[in-house]
Amino acid sequence: MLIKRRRGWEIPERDATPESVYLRRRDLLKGLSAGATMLAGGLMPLRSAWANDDPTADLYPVTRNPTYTLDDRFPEPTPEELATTYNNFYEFGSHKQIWQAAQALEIRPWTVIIEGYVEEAKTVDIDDLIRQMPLEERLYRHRCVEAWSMAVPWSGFPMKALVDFAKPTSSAKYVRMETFHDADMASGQRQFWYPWPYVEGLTIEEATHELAFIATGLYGKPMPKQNGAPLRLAVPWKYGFKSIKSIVRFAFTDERPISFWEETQASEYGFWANVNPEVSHPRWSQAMEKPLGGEEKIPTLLYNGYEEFVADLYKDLQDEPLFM
Ligand SMILES: Nc1nc2c(c(=O)[nH]1)N[C@H]1C(S)=C(S)[C@@H](COP(=O)(O)O)O[C@H]1N2
Ligand SMILES: [Mo]
Repeated sequence: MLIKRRRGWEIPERDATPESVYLRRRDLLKGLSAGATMLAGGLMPLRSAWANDDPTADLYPVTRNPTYTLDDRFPEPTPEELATTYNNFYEFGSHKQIWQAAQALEIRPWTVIIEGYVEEAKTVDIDDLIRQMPLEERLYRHRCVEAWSMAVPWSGFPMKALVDFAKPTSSAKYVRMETFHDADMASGQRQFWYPWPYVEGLTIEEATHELAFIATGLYGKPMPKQNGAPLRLAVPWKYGFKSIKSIVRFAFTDERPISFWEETQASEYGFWANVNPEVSHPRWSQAMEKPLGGEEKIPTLLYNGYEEFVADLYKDLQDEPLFM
């Protein structure tokens, strides 16, 4: 008997349902949860709904920066349907199918706090912030520590622009970033054994490196909630957990931040978390990865293929555990 094994990233409904029906069913679910809005709004594909109710929707799409390209291993971007329905966002559940639960995320009003070693601490409204940043699109690879990967067009701005806006003083050595904390909105945050809120950090050198990107959109539209609206980090040479979602706070510090995963399991997840196929996770190999939607595993590359860009950042740090 032929048994079709379902791979982790295959969405069962998609196997069985034509896309138009599938999209309408998703609208229906969304309409039901939002009340009686369907009567007024009719059936609109959910993908456009994400874009339409975002106050920055008029900004997208933005011009692609041609510097960042994909490679022969998987030359095409991941299909949007996969990248927006297979996610890690523990605030909404510790599994991959959180995209519906994440629609509970309220993304307005949204303020971003900038504090610590900066000339002047400030609180900025997300729309004011996004509208004054130099927006561009970048095709980036993304390698999750769990050995799946994707390649997506993020929209956003270089993190350096945010650091310049923050005006750190010379005491600032690290940037500590924090996700929202609201267990009423995000049911995953009721899992008290995790150290909420989600925290991540970079050195100032990493944060101002040209590859460090603050993403505000995806596939030419405002960021879907499940992918970390309204702004998230994208540091493609590091394991995916460094790319913190739905950020509310940037603190400039002189102390290395302890991240969510380091706090949870320091023997498995560290501060640097640079991708390296030769350094195994304690429980699995990192030599290969499975692109979302792909049939075959492909070899993982050092620094996720961004070695030429970032190797210099680490030349004087060879004693550090750079790859966990
Ligand atoms: N706040 C927050 N940020 C997060 C996570 C999370 O659970 N919470 N998961 C991380 C992990 S492990 C990965 S692989 C990426 C996944 O991003 P994606 O869902 O857009 O693919 O987000 C990262 N950022
Ligand atoms: Mo991940």
